[in-house]
Amino acid sequence: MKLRALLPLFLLCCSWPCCQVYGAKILALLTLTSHSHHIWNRSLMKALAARGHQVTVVSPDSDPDSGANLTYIVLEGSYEHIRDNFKYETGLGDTFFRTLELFGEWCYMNCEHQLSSKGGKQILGYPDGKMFDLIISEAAYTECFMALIPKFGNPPVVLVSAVGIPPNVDRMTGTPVSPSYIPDYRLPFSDHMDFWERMQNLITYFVNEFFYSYIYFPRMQEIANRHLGHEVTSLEELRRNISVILSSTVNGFDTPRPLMPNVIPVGGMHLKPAGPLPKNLKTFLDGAKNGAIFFALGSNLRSDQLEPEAQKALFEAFSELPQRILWKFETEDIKGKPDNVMISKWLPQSDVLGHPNVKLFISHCGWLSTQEAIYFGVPVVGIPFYLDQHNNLFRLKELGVGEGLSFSALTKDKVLKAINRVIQNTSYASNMRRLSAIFHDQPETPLERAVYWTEYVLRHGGAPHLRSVAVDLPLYQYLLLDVGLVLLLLLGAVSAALVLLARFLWRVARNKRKQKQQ
Ligand SMILES: *[C@@H]1O[C@H](CO)[C@@H](O)[C@H](O)[C@H]1NC(C)=O
Ligand SMILES: *[C@@H]1O[C@H](CO)[C@@H](O)[C@H](O)[C@H]1NC(C)=O
Ligand SMILES: *[C@@H]1O[C@H](CO)[C@@H](O)[C@H](O)[C@H]1NC(C)=O
Ligand SMILES: *[C@H]1O[C@H](CO)[C@@H](O)[C@H](O)[C@H]1NC(C)=O
Repeated sequence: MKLRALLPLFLLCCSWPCCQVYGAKILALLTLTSHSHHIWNRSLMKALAARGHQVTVVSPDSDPDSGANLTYIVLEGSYEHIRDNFKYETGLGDTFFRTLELFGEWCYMNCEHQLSSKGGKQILGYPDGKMFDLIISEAAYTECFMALIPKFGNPPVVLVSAVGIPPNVDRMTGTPVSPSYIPDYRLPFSDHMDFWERMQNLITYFVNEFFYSYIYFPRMQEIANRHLGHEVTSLEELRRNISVILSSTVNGFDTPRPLMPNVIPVGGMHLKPAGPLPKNLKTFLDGAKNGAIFFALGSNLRSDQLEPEAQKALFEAFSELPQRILWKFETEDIKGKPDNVMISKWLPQSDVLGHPNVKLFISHCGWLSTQEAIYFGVPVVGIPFYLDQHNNLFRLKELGVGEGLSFSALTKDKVLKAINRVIQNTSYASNMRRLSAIFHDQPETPLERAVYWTEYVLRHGGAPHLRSVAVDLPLYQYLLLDVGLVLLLLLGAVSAALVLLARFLWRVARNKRKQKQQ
């Protein structure tokens, strides 16, 4: 049965008078300076507006066709500020802790800029009080904006996380984190870890906890306090009081793990069937008799920042391929481009991947691109750069739907070998088709699920009944360290008593024997 067939049922349920929520006022703090995050969550904002809610989005992006019910407050200059002050490439190859610190710098820089931007001042200048029925906020990396929750009278909060469930996000819902089988999302480990991998994973977990608790959140708190001009409620406390997290996890790709009932997997929420392509792209792809390859390195990294040797190696490799290659490249004038390569600054990634002639996706393996590859069932050759990209590639390889290349060692031969392998060996394509079928087999689309749970929170004025007590327990209680300690002491005491008793009995017996001998 087509999934769509269930939609009327879903809509019927939600238009039931008891549970319909009319025209709620929603504030969305989607301030992460990353285009791809916005692609992801824009779909939810649009869907909520279409259901008649009044949505105000605070964001570094504006939506040119936002339409009725959707207002954008733009945090202007966010991208420019990051671009001029932060080099993405600097974090490559550093130690884990240094990478964390650098990432922290990125977040503080983003917050400082956005809170003092015109858009930031506008939202800070709103009168205090209950202006919104619901706040939607990024789950991580822009926590300074969560300081606005008490300003607006503590309405229920729905978080959106475009990068799965980062470790420090687990804690907000009390979701079990077990480093024995859940690898950190930045480590290229599978869920089957050997001893040293488990050790590395555990240490990474602790380093991460230390960093967030003692360095990151105090700094975020300080930034929030300074910009709001008073001591705001502790960010950690606000984070512990959220209602629901919409997390972009994908069954079949993400390894199975327990989730609390208020963590809703909505991975692929932004995906929809491919739309029509612009004429020139359509002609190019339609004419690809031997298939086409789509090459895009995401929105944060630019292809034209690749080393000249790497560019040369790619061009040389492409010129020997029978396929046509469509490359998202930010500079239009470019030397040495083979005839079978078409270059464009901007490409509708989803619509291109949905074209039946596209046989391969060369990607940086960002999470959204990975989801798109799965949705359209296109196998991948990955060139990861940082953060979760290595792990995504690792998982794609593990599932037999992709191969990898190291961006610092791109040679013509390596590129050709990887591409030919994935295209010529049909196991990659058939594994990817299977993964895609698993993704599509859901009772409702991820977007419908996201809308449902957002309105669920509105209907019930929050979701405290889904909130686990694990969130409030201090760590020693959560891990039962106190009980364990007492049991251990008890065990020790009993053992000591038994030893003393045995010694006493032995001595008595020995004395008796001595008396007999005398
Ligand atoms: C805006 O909301 C109203 C109800 O408040 C609804 O009737 C209308 O369809 C919505 N408009 C759009 C463009 O979604
Ligand atoms: C927690 O959130 C609820 C709404 O979901 C709100 O009523 C309550 O005041 C919040 N508590 C704190 C301590 O922020
Ligand atoms: C295709 O790839 C799979 C997985 O990498 C491998 O097991 C298989 O032997 C390959 N088949 C051929 C014909 O190379
Ligand atoms: C996330 O969504 C929109 C889209 O641009 C985006 O522009 C905004 O930037 C972020 N937030 C959301 C919703 O969409």
